[in-house]
Amino acid sequence: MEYSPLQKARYAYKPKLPLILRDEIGTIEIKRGAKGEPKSDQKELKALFPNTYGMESVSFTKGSTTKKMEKTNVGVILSGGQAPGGHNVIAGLFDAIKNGNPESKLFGFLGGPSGILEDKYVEITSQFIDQYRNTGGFDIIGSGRTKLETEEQFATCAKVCHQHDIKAIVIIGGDDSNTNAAILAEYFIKTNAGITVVGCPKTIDGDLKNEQIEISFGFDTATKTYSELIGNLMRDANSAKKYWHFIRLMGRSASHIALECALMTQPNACLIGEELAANNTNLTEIVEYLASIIVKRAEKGMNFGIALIPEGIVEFVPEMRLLIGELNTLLAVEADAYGELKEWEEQYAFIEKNLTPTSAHAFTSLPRLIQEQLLKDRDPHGNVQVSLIETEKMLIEMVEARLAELKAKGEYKGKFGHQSHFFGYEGRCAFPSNFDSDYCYSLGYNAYLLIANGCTGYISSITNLTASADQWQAGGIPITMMFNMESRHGEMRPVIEKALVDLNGGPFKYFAAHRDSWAVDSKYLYPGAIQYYGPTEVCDTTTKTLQLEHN
Ligand code: FBP
Repeated sequence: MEYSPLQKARYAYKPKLPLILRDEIGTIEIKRGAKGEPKSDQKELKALFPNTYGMESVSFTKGSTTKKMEKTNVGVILSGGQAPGGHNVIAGLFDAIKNGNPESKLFGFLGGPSGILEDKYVEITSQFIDQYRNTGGFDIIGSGRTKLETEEQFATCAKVCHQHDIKAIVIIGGDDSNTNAAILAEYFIKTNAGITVVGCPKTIDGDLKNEQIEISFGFDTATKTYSELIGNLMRDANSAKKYWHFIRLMGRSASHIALECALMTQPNACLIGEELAANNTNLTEIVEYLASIIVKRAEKGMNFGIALIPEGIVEFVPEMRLLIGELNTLLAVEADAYGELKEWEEQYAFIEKNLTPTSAHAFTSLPRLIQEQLLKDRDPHGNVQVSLIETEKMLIEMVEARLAELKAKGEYKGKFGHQSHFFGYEGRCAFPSNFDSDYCYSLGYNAYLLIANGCTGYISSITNLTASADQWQAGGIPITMMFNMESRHGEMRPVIEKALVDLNGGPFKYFAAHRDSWAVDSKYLYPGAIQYYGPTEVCDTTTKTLQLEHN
C-alpha cells in the first residue's frame, strides 16, 4: 500500500482531547445537571417517550476514585452523507473503549444502517483503525441512507446486537439519524433489550446545531475546502478579468455553507435561502439583484465577479417551493402513469397538465435542463435531490437574458462572460482540519463515556469550541430535549428541528452589514488551503460562523 506524505503525517497526528478526557478513563466522573424539556410539544413528546423524556443533561468531571470499566462490546454505524472527521469519531470511540477495558470490542456495521439489519460488520482492531486516523471519508466501514425507523427493524437490531453481545450502538449521523437513534433508545428500554444508544452530530450542512450542539462535524473542513477553491477562483477572476463565476454550494436546505464561505472570502454576491424566503423574494427579483451588481461592476470596467448560490435556495424561492412540492406529490401519486412515459414531450405535457396553473407557469418558464433535473428520481423521503439541480446554470441563463434586455435599452454596456461551478462532493471527504480531527476524536471518545455511564438516548456533546481544545467541555444531551413535532408525509412526527440560518444571528448580521461593500468593489479574501502544521491561528481556528455566534 502506498501513502501520500500528508497521509503518513496525518496518521501520526495526535488529536487534542479536552483536558477532562485526558484523565485516566476510570477516574472520569459523570455529573448530572438539570432535567431538560423540549421547547415545544412537551405533552405529545412525553407521551411518545415515556422512558427517555425529561432526562438530565450530563457533563464529565474529575472524580476521586478509579472505577473498573466493564467489558462492553459496542457497534458503530455511519449514516447519511460523508463528512470529514467520521474516521476520527470511530478512532476516539475505539481508543476509549480499549482504554476502558481491552477486552471490549468495537464492531463497525458496513454500508450504513443497513449493515446492522443485514448483520454485516467488521471488527475494528488497532491495526485496522490506524490506517484511517485523521483521514477524510467514511470508507472505513461505508455509509448509507437506509433509515432505522420501524419496530421490525428495531427488533432485528436487538437480535443482531444480542448475537454479538453488543451492549451499545453509536449512530453517527444528521438530524434524521439522531432522531431515529432516540426512537431506537426508547424502544430498547421498552423491550428491556439492554442496549444503549448514543448519537454523534454529523453533517457538512451545519444544520444540526442548537443551544446544546454548537456545530455538526464536517462543516468546518468542508467550508474551508470550498473557501479555498472560491478564493482561487477570485484570484483567477481578478487576474484574467473576463469571467463571472457562478458557484453553487452544497447544503441540502439551510444556507450555512454559503454564508460561512461568504464570510471567509467576501464575494460580490451571495444568496441566502432563508432571507429569500423571509422576504418572499421571487426568481425575477433574484435575477434583478444579480444583474444590478453585474451592471455596476461593468460601469467600473470590471466584467468579472463571484456569486455564491446555496443549492438549497430552490426550496426557499416561493414559486420554486410550490412547484417542487407539487412535483414531489405528483411523482409519488402518479408514479406508475408517469413511469410509462418515455419521450420528453409526453412527460412535459403530463407534468404541465397536472400542475396548478401557478406551478405550471413556473415550470414552463424554466430552462429545459432545469425542468429535466426537477423530474429526476426522488430521495428516500420522496423529496427532490437538490444537489442534482444546476441552479447556477439556471441563474446564468436568466441573468444573461436580463442583461440582454438592459443592453437593448442602453443600460448595460459590459460583457457577461461566465463560468459555472458546483462545489459539493469535493469537500465531504477532505482530510479533516485540525478542528474536525480534534472535535471528532473527542466526540467519539466522549460517546464511550456516555455508554459506560448508561446514558441511552443521548447525543455526544463537546462544547466551548471557540476556546482551545483543552478548555472544551464534554458531556451528553438527551436527544428528546431537541425534539419538536413536525408534519412528515401528512403525519405528525418527533424530529430534531433543522437549524436554518438565523437572520437575527451574528453571522448573518455581519454578512448583511458588509455585503454591499463587497458587491461592487473587489474585496476578496484568499483563505488558501487548509493548514495542518504551523501557527495555531492558521491551523486550529474554527469557522467564522461559530466565532460570530459566540460573540
Ligand atoms: P447529510 O445531511 O446526510 O450529512 O448529507 C448532506 C449532503 O451532503 C447535502 O449537502 C447534499 O445535498 C446531499 O448530502 C447529497 O446527497 P448524496 O450524497 O446522496 O448525493
